[in-house]
Amino acid sequence: MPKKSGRLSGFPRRSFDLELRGSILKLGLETKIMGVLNVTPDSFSDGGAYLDPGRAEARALQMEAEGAHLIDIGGESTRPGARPVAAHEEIARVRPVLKRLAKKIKVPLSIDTMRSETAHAALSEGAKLVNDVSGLQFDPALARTAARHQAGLVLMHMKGSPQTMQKEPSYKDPVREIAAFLKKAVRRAMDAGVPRSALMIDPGFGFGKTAAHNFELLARLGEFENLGLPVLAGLSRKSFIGSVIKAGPDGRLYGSLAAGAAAVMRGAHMLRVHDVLAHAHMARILDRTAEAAC
Ligand code: HH2
Repeated sequence: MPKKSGRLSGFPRRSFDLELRGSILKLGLETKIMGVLNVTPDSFSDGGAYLDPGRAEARALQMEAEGAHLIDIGGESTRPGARPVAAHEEIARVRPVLKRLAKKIKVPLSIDTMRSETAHAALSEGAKLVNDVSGLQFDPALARTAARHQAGLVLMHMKGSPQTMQKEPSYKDPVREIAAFLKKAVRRAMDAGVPRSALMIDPGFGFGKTAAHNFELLARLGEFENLGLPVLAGLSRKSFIGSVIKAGPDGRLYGSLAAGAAAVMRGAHMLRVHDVLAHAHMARILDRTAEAAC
């Protein structure tokens, strides 16, 4: 439940205790950094780099050392037009990495999947959070799987599927429509037995949105506070940043930092990022500034 006393002056961010399988992740005072680990051949910015489980393990440990509070492991790219993979293929990619990390890493592991089978496999290897980019649209059984394991659950907005989402997406009011979608997803998750204290919401930057929609979402991110849940933002290296900077994914770090800072200053509790050290430094300075403003 939100605590009134945790409100920060200068930064409109409430405090939450996020429940992750019996442990608590405190959200609000410190911006949390979720490091991205894509165990895929085709992710938009780091595809193929961590398919080898040894390399994936080393990368996760490096991100932990750089200040990541969680590591989000994905076995399927969700970039526009990506080829969907079968659950067995997705599991075969992520399971060896989860097994290697189980005893070595201290920060919680999250599984980035839309499939209950993959979520179950990952949670059985010790993952604590399920990150569903489909907001329970793809596999309705996913919420029950998260509930059974008492796992955390991220509900993200996506318009359509990765195959269709960038085909002329349109909204009358993106923030209102996305908030309504997330509200319904929260209700579905709770009906399946996931407690509110285990949920986070994410507006889904880049998932069925034009560059203009993404900038409007970023500018109005503070409006999601009305949903009364912690907010995760995944802005890192996304193409709407490239549309301004005119650079490919590897040239979007400074743009990503600016977008991340804008999100934190509008109430984001957690940033999902590829470049952990840079974002951790940025967030520490913003958090320290917020503290001084109290
Ligand atoms: N973005 C991506 C994947 N998962 N999860 C959440 N909650 N929010 C996001 O914005 C988000 C996400 C896409 O980024 P990436 O994993 O780097 O690429 P790909 O889907 O190509 O693997």
